[in-house]
Amino acid sequence: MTTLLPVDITTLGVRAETMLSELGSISSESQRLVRLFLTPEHRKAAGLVATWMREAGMTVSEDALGTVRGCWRPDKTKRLLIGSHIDTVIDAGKYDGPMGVVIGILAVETLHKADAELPFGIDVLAFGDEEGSRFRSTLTSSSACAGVFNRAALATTDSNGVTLADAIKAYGKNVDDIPAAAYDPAAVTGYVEVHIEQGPVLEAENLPLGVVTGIVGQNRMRVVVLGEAGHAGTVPMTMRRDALTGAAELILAIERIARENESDRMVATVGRIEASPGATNVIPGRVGFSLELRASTDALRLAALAQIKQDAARIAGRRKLEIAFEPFYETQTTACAPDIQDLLEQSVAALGVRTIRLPSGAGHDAQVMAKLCPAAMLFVRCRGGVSHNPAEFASEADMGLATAALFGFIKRLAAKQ
Ligand code: HGY
Ligand code: MN
Ligand code: MN
Repeated sequence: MTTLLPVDITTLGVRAETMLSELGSISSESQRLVRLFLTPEHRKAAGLVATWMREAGMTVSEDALGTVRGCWRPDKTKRLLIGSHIDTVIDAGKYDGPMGVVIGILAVETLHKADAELPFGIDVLAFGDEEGSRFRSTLTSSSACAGVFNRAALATTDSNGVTLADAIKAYGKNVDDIPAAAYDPAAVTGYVEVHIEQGPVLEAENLPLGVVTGIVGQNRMRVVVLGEAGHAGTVPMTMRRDALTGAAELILAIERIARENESDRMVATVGRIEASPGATNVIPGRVGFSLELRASTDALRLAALAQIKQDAARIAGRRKLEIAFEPFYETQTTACAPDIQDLLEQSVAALGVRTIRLPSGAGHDAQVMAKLCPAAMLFVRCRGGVSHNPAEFASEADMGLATAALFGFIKRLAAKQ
C-alpha cells in the first residue's frame, strides 16, 4: 500500500464545517432547518452530496429508498461502508447525520488523492430516513441497505396522508427495486458511522472523540385516551371523564417510572400531544400523544413499558377512561463490533489524543447496519450536549481529528486484511 498523504487535520476540519454549512442551508423552512425524507429538500441535498462524492473520486448511484451511494474503487469486491443520514428533525442542528457523510467523503477524498491501494473498496452512504420525522416508520433507508426493510412501512403516511410508497414513487423510485438495495453480507467488511455525540460526556471529559460501545434500544408508540367531551360550564368535576387530565396523570406516571430507573439510562419522552375537540369551553373527550422509551438494556425497557401499561389501566379504571397503546417502532439495544472499536481507539490514540468508550443514548443507522455486518461508531464532542436543536455545535478542530481518525482506521483495517 503506498504511503498516504500526511493528513492536514486543520484543513479537513475547516472543509467539513464549510460543507456542513452549505448542506445545512437546504431546508423547507427559511427560519429553521427542516429536511424531510423524499422531499424536494432531500432531493436537493442528495444532489449536493452526490457532487461532493464525484469530486472525491467516487461514482454515484441512488437506491430505491433514495440513499446516495458514493462508490470508491468499484473494482473491489469487498466493501467498507461509511455513512450516516441527511434527513433532520424539525428545527435541527446541521451536524446530526450530515457530519458522518461529509467526514466519510473527506476521508475517501484523502485516500483518492494519495492513489491509495487498499484490499477493499469504500461506499459512502447518505441515508434519507433516520429521524422518522416525516413517516412514523424510521431507519427505512438503512434497513433497505441492510436487507431488513419491512414492507409494512410502505403503508405508513405522513401528516398529509401521503404513504411512503407514494412518496417513493413521487421521488422517482420504484418500490419493486427495494430488494436490490440490499448489500450481500459476504461482500461487506464492516460499517462505520461518525456522528456528533448528542450528549455531554465527551465535553465533560474534555475529549474530542469517543468510541461507541453500543446503541440504546427504543420503543415508540402512540397513546390514545378516550373520555367524554362535555360542557365546561355544566359538568361537575366529579362527574367528568376528562381525557386530557387522564393523559396528564399517565404522563407524570411515565416520567416517575423513567426517573426511578435513571441510573440505567432510562429516558421516556412525550414529544407530541393533541386534545380534541380542542375548544376552550369543551372538556376534552379524546387525547393522543406520542411516547418513546429507551434504556440501557432491552429487559429494563420492556419491564418499564409493562409498568406504564399497568399504571394506565389503573388510571383508566378510576377515571372511567379507555387508554390504548399503538406501537409503531421498536429497536433492540445493539452492541458495536469490538474489533472495529479497537481499531477506532488505536486510530484516535495514533493522533496523540486520549479517548474513552461510551454508549449511545441516541439511535443511529448503525444499529440497523449491524444486522448486515460488524458496525461501530465514532462520536465527536458536542458543545453542551445540545442536539436536535439549532444550537447544536461541533468544532472544526474536532471534526478534523475525526476525519484523520477515520482515515487512520481505514489504513489499520486494510493492514489487517
Ligand atoms: O432519536 C434518535 O435517537 C435519533 O436522533 N434519531
Ligand atoms: Mn437525530
Ligand atoms: Mn443522527
